[in-house]
Amino acid sequence: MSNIIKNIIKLKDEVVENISKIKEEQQLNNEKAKYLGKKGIIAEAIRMMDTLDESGKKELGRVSNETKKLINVCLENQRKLIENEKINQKLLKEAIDVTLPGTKIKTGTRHVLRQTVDEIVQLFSEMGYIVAEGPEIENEDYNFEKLNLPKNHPARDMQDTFYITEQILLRTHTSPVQVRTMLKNNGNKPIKIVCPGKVYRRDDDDATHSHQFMQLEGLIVDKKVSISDLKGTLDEIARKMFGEDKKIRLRPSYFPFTEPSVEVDVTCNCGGVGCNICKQTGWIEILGAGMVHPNVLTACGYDPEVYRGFAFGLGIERIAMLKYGIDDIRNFYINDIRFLNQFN
Ligand code: FA5
Repeated sequence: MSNIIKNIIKLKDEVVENISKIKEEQQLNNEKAKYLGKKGIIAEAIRMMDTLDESGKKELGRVSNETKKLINVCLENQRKLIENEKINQKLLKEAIDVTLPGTKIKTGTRHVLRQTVDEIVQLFSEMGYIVAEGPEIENEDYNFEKLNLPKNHPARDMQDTFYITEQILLRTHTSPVQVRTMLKNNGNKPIKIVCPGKVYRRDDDDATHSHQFMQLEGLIVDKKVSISDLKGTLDEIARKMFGEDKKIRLRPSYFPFTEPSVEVDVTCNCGGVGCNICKQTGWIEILGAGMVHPNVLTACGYDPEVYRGFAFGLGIERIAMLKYGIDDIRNFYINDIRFLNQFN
């Protein structure tokens, strides 16, 4: 048997071991080129075929083909082994220990003002009120004129206004929702609504005043509504909100859109002795209210000879301050997480 053929047979024994030791894909490619490439060992042997007799040529062809097949199988198997090893290493590295405690996800909480609004709305819902809404950017007609506050009326100064144009403004109170609701009801349906929302005034910020704050408007319009209904409603709400500990008082007041008008005060958290928050009076004003003025009913399409109504506007921040013993309204707006977390 010629040496060329012997060498190829020897190669068969050698490649199995050689290839099984390879750990890198690149090395496999090199090895493939070494045996099977154009200038590889087998090609080299084939090129020397002419030096063999007929039976030698046949034998060389057979042995070369067998060897080529064997090399390909070995390369393929080793390639798979390397790949599997890579995957196993990756899995080991990225393994997740499901018994480890998870990362705690910090959850937010409803803002204390939102909680207060929700609680008050719930109280009114139980009394049959439904929630109405209106825009914060309002027109002057609904914010003032239809509420019996014509231009140049001195009472407009009671609510210093952020104007956007001469007619468009940031609503100074939630009372324009009264107007919107009455106009929508075409002057012939009873109304029983509450409307919570933000309002804006050019007030100087201090412990009890903010240039942006929240109100909750209430409005009842029906054929038989009296001031005793208003008083009964306010007493009931104050009792439910503050319990029996706090005292409330109704003071005669003035609003152009109600007649008569009252303001309601609640005893301050100082217990009535006087402090900076209540400006030494012992009382904190929480709302304005009154019987809907006949001019307002008329402007909004209701006949004041047939319909009567009462309305009120609560200051949400003041109520939250009293409820939770907060001594400065600005705490609601500075977003100090330590303050907010207390209401989680
Ligand atoms: C009004 O806004 C009337 N629209 C309320 C009303 C409605 C009266 C319906 C009659 C009928 P007043 O300006 O007083 O009223 O505000 C009502 C409440 O909002 C006050 O009692 C107070 O609790 C709160 N409030 C007023 N100004 C501020 C302010 N700058 N910061 C925080 N709360 C305020």
